[in-house]
Amino acid sequence: MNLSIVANLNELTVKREEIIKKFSLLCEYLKPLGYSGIELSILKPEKIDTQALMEVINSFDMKIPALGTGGTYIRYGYSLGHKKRSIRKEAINRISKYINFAAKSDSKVIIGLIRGRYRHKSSPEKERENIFSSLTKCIELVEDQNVLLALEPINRFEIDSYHTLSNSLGLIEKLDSDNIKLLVDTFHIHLEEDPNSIWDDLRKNVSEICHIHLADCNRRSPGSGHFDFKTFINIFKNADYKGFYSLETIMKPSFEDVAEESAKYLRNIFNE
Ligand code: LER
Ligand code: MN
Repeated sequence: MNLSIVANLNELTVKREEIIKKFSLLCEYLKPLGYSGIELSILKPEKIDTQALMEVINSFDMKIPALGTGGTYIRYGYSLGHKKRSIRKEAINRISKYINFAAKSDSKVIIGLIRGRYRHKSSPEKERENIFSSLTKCIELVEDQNVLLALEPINRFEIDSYHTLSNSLGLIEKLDSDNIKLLVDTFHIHLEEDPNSIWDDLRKNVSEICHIHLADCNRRSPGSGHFDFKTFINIFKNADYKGFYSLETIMKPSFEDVAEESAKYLRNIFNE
């Protein structure tokens, strides 16, 4: 089981050398717990010395499976679906920085919250059109650099477009590129998918899924709520899924508690 956890590096406030030091301590802590990956939720990838970062991660024989981009929308308001062309352009420009980083770190670039929200200033149709045209441009960039985009269906309370597996798969089909696949987040699918068909729908689409986020239905560590992780993990195990399972939870009571408890809980299920 390729286990990973989301972490940030505070690259906006911390010196370049301190970032690498923090990352090295994270690897040192997570590796013995059974983690083989660290997913980075970052805002300014260009502020990070990728070469030094890769030397550290390689020395631990770990990987950076994915880069989270949602902060770009939350903090700066740039989004791929925004009604203003100039804001969409900023979002694509930010995504290009993540893609440059990802080409060096062999990571996927997540397309989640960066799709944005139209709220009352646009319409769902217009937003979807804008997301499509922005993603067409992002795809040109990833195809050039051999990077994969991971499109994440997100629940309706957080975002306005592409909540479900099926409409996200529809967008992927329309984009017609091998460089965009699906990210499945257990927290979002629990809220959005039809409980009668969720397992079959996942089973049918495993080959389209390149990355997984794990959180229980309360967004805390797996096992603290009632999401059926046993059935979920067995689908991917039986299909010989080669990607990562990355913990993306509320880090409470602490990052360490989540990292330690989740690793134990998930390994037990995986090794059953
Ligand atoms: C947000 O709810 C989420 O799950 C993130 O992975 C989106 O970028
Ligand atoms: Mn997620």
